[in-house]
Amino acid sequence: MTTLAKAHPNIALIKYWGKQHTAGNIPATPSLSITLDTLTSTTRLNTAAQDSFTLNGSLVDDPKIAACLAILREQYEIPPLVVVSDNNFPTAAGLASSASGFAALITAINHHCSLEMSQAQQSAFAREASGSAARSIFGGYVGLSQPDWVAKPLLDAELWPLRVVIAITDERPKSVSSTVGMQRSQESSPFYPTWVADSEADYLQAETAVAQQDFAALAQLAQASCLKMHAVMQSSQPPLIYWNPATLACLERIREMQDTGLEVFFTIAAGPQVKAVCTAEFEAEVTQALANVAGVRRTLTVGLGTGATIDDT
Ligand code: 2P0
Repeated sequence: MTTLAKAHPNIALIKYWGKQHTAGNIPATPSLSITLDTLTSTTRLNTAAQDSFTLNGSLVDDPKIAACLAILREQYEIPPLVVVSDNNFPTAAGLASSASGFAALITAINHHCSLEMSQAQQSAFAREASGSAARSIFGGYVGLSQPDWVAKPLLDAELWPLRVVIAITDERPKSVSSTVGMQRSQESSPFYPTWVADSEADYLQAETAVAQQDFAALAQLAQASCLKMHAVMQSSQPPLIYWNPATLACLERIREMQDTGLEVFFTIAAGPQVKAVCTAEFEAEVTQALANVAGVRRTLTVGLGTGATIDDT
């Protein structure tokens, strides 16, 4: 019998960059994200004679996937599995394919092996595989914070249906993984201690902004968190500069739109794509403006989506 699970990537508005040096892949900073719709990781599972992983049509030998299964097997009886996962969007280009991929994988295994884990337990296992994956277990607005470092839903997508315009400036996989980049920042950025020290206050203010559906407050907090994280990245040794000229041109275009009163703000993950979050009213204008920025290859406009699900059809 095949089990099929789906999960969507998420975008952190309050950024996760850095780890505590303890077991369990515990973040050094809390994060707040929005789960997207349309962009999807679809994962099929079958029981087999030995484990194998196929990602976007190619057999892969991914130590993070193997480690994820090993951690689950410390607690649960899980047979060898054939895992086939496909993303309908560019992998490893700052669009959080590890988030949706691991959220779908854990959800699929939970169902396939009748493990009966709660969503919180699934989120904890997803976090061990990839911090951002903890958040993709849930839909809408999601927080990942102390003390338990398990994601929790903060607000349903339908209650505040913001839109996200993704300006893709480079489709190639990023050269430095988040895990390696975080370690480098922790070891070498002079700004890293301040970044971590401020992160809880930033997160709590953003939680309030989401609860109050306060666009202006969330915009200010999200842009500040993004730029602080990139300041830490850029001040690491060797520097982690994920931006290209088109990334910066998009920021300039978004600032111009803000100056004319549009409800829009930017965020950028560990990659060169710019995500412009806006109200539905301004979606068409923001999409057209970013599509016309020099160096933008294409745009994707998406809404906010659900958490990871099993597809029974
Ligand atoms: C984000 N990031 O916007 C933030 C900021 C990266 C940039 O959540 O090391 O790739 O696997 O736990 O899951 C990175 O999360 O990191 C992240 P690992 P992961 O999405």
